[in-house]
Amino acid sequence: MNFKVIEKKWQKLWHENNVFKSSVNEDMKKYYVLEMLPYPSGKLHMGHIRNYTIGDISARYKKSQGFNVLHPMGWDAFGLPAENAAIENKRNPREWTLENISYMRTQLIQMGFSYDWDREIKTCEPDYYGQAQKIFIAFVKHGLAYQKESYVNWDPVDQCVLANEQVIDGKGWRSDAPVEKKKLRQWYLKITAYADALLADLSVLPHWPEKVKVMQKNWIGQSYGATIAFKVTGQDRAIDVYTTRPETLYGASFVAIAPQHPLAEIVAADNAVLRDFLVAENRQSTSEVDRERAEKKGVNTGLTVVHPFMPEKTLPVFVANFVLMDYGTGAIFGCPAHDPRDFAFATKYGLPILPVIAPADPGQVTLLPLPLTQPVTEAYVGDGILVNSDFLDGLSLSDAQQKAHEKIQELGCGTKETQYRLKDWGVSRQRYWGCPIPIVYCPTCGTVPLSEEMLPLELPQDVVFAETGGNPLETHPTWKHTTCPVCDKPAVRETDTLDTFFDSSWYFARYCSPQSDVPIDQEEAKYWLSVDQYVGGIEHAILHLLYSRFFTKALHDVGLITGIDHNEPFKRLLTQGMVCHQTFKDTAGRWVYPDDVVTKNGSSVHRITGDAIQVGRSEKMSKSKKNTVDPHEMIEAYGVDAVRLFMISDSPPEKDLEWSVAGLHGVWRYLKKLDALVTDWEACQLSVLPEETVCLLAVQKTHAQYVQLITQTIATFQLNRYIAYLREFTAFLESRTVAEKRTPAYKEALVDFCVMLEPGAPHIANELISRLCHVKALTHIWPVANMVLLADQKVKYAIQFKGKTRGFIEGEPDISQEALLKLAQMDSDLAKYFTGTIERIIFVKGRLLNVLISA
Ligand code: ANZ
Ligand code: ZN
Repeated sequence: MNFKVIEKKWQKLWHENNVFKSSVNEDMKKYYVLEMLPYPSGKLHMGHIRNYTIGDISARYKKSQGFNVLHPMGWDAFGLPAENAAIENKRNPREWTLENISYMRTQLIQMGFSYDWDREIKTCEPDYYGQAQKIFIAFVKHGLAYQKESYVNWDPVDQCVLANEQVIDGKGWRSDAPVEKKKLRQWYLKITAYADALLADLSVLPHWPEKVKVMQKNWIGQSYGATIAFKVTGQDRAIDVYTTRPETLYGASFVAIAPQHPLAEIVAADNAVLRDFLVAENRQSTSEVDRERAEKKGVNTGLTVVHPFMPEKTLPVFVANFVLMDYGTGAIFGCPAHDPRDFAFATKYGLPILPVIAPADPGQVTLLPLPLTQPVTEAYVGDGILVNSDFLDGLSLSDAQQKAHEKIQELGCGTKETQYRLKDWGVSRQRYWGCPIPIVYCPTCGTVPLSEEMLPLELPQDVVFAETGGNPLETHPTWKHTTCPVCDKPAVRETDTLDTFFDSSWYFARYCSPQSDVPIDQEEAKYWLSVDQYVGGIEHAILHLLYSRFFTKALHDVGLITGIDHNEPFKRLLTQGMVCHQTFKDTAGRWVYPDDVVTKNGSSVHRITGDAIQVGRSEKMSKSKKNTVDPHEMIEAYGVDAVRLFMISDSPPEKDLEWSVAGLHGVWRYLKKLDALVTDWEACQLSVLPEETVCLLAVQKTHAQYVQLITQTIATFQLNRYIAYLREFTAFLESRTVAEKRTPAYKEALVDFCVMLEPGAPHIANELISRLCHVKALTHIWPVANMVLLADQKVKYAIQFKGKTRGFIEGEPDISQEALLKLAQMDSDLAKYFTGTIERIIFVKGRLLNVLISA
């Protein structure tokens, strides 16, 4: 059997007969299977292959179960790499992208994936992004998209905005100049308005991995606290601080504000030290992680504030680098005894450290260690009871917190508040290759959204890229300059484009009606949504999956989508593991391709230079570590079906998979065996052996048993076990006698086997079915296990003596302990073990009988 020939043959038949085309059919139950859409980077990698194989198995399985399956594919086609290719290779970003798409589409078709290609979308084409622009305008009109000033990474040499990934050690990736922070007016989406719903609705997603839900929960980061006003001494102003720990107020020894806090600028006007500090701070990366790692530093403003609970006490006010402007109020009170960051800060600047929580077990009466004489060496963050805290003394943390909140209310110096770590989503990108923001700025009318007839607002094709990577829309001779849609006077366009995550936040809905002249056709969406099974990488656990959930809720609220359960986009989610491979380095520490490593006298050496090679641990396949394997070469050598099956054979889909050529070779040999199995069956039909009577029950029962096992495992995505059972079933079918192989029962078993193989290895399976049945059926009906045969199935019980298995007894699945013991005692092989009095019997229904005998 030539796998290349049969792959071509079946792919052609599927295509010519529109086998995977889908349309609404109210009489059929729908099933929407979706894999995360790829970025058209150039060619498919093994990670794609695994992701799409898992999705395809689900789609094919559901189809054979009679579902109306929607299984689409498209391209997340905007983004930075196309622009980089434009700068480096003088390529047009659109041409570069479309070329990649067309190559990768061919590869997907070659893999035999069952996509409905009529629904293909490319996010970089006007028929898609024009609809995205409509959504953006709807959001603007409903107050879900708005503008505010915020900081971006600014490259002072290249005069352009940098993405966080383009800031390397605080410097611009191309210019190597220290990056500055610059305030720009940017567009934001009000995801925070949905913080509550996004958190609460995690509970209606029982089929999402727990870890993804935990990550989203932490990302949303709900916390309960208070905003408290600290009056500035001698001034008519107050600093609002946000705290989750009002019970520690008596331990406060300073107040700190963020470098971007408005008050910092005011003070800096006549404070040179602070001015220098703010300039230096503005050079730091805007990434939260980087700031968390940085040394805690600050400058005393000279201002003091009054302690809200102790009017006679004042606290100094600092500007500190660890206070973030975009969380809470951008100001804190520092409690060094109980917060590690405050502790580091207080130690550095010689500020008092006042313990107010004494470690104590709940319920245990502790004498208050007053005054605390021991020097404090680190912040105590554990549980305890309040000390040194006036009316809070002796209370537990939660009681004290309650009381502190009450006191704040009573004094009128603050309010109780729920805060979220989640921030509004900044969607402006100072880049060319993205969806143009359909907004015009008019000196008279202000910010004007384009009207629907003016959409799509297309990206100009005739752009010139500067070496620096700046946005060519800014320098385009005509595009930016336009007229106002309202007053017709000269105006300018927004030259920022949308974050590509905007594109991928609603694509699953667009697949329902990819050609519609509205973003989402309501009727189609009502039938197809939500997505029944979503498959993709865990790296999208937060951003993409949270944004898509937000969009579904927001699209509902602006009237663009209706009738979806809980307004949740994805009912079930599977996050597949990564494909990993060993890594190799030469003596100089450079990564080496696996192909260049050979074994000589038991040790690894370089194929060409003969130098010693250090074998490293297995890691996720990546170009930088040179441990990738090109799917194309593997398909050429072993065929599509072997690669597909290998992607799921060795470990459960949600776990990492260790790449091994030996493993792939094993699958390939197995597929050859299947060919031989059917060839053998064909030969048996022609053989002229005298008819002998055969007992069909064994074949029929085993057949029923495997239908049940294979169905259970594929339905629950235990795909490695699905393959394992297929292999067991194969071994059983191989081992039948010629007489058995000539029976209709055997043929039925063999056909059902092939049907169940089909989702995993569709080309071979279809070829074998057509040889067995002499018809070219393009779809198949998933077998149903014969429950009658399964009901009276005998179970093989292990008979153990003191835990050692000494033999087996066949019995009914519901046999009693007594009956089984009797059978064991009558068994001639087992009789010799019953040598004393039975002390105890352990009986596990359906599995074993363990007899404990005293000598
Ligand atoms: C006093 C205090 C005492 C605090 C204590 C903590 C421990 P979560 O729980 O993550 O919401 N905080 C508030 N706003 C901040 C900002 N803009 N930048 C940096 N830190 C900020 O964190 C809330 C706590 O983080 C708040 O409670 C505040 O410090 C700090 F023993 O107030 B706490
Ligand atoms: Zn105007």
